[in-house]
Amino acid sequence: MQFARFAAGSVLLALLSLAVSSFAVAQETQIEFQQWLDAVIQEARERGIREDIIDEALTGVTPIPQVVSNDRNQAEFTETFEQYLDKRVTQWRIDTGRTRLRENRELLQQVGEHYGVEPRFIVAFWGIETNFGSFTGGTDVIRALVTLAYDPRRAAYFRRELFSALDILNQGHISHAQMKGSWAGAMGQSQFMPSSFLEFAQDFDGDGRRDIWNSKADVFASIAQYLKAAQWRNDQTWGREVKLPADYFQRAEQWAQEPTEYSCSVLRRHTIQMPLKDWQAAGVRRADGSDLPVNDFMASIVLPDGEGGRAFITYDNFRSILKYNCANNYALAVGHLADRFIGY
Ligand SMILES: [Ca+2]
Repeated sequence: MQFARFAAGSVLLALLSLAVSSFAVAQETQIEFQQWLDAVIQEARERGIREDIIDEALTGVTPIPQVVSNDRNQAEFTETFEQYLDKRVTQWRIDTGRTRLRENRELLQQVGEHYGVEPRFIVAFWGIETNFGSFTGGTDVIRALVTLAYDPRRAAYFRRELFSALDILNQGHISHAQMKGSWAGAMGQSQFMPSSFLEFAQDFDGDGRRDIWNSKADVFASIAQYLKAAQWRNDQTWGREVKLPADYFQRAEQWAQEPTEYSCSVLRRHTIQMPLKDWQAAGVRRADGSDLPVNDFMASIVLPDGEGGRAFITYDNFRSILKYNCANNYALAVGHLADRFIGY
């Protein structure tokens, strides 16, 4: 009895000291965060962010633990291309996209002509990024960026994005309460990071605000401007599925890329770019066996699932899609969805 009471007492003491020390750690972390935030606030003032914006967006803000764990646990990419495509280019997305193209025909035509981007591609991005604006993410973008800028993993990048987000608030495009996005800071119906917003977002409805959250005109125009800035060519599509000649893999060496610096690393998995007529001469054909189109486009071939899988010939526009998101599967999904809208 005596012993038990003694033991219980020391367990209690041990627990108490553990609680005190973890409280101390928590307190220290909180002080560190507060000092970091004070420095951010100071820099925001120096950059000319208004006091009312600082008060509303930064004062008292706390990190979101879930954002850090999401960032740490991004799944290794294990899906095959075919699995990826099945998930993104669904019948629902095809049907809904066709409906949205019809409903917004006039606006999309205006935007498409103004920026030189076919509407079906604008709607394909819109569909894949946010299910046509219906799923844009409900995270407070400033809070998400504060979290990722404080976390050491990619602090410098997210700190720049945080100041870009504050600039957007400062310019009055959206209120802090409405500035929602994904946990990683991609915003609105086009899922632009704040720096992309500052560079590419458009005010197509002319109300003085670039509103990629609520204005379809601004959303469509912003996607189109992003592609235009990425050298989109309105006289060509993204590419197509092809049939390779029987000796393709014996000759593949000659079409392999020299290792160089790529703007998007997945271009390493493409062949060199050659004129379409050279691919035709090499025996590459459309998937149905007919000749390749007669155009002077440069094209590279990619097999997203490797030798046993399907092969695609891709044009310069494919590289523009990769600038939106540097992943071959993503770009192929956008291209396929845009094709399905018009019945390919
Ligand atoms: Ca606007």
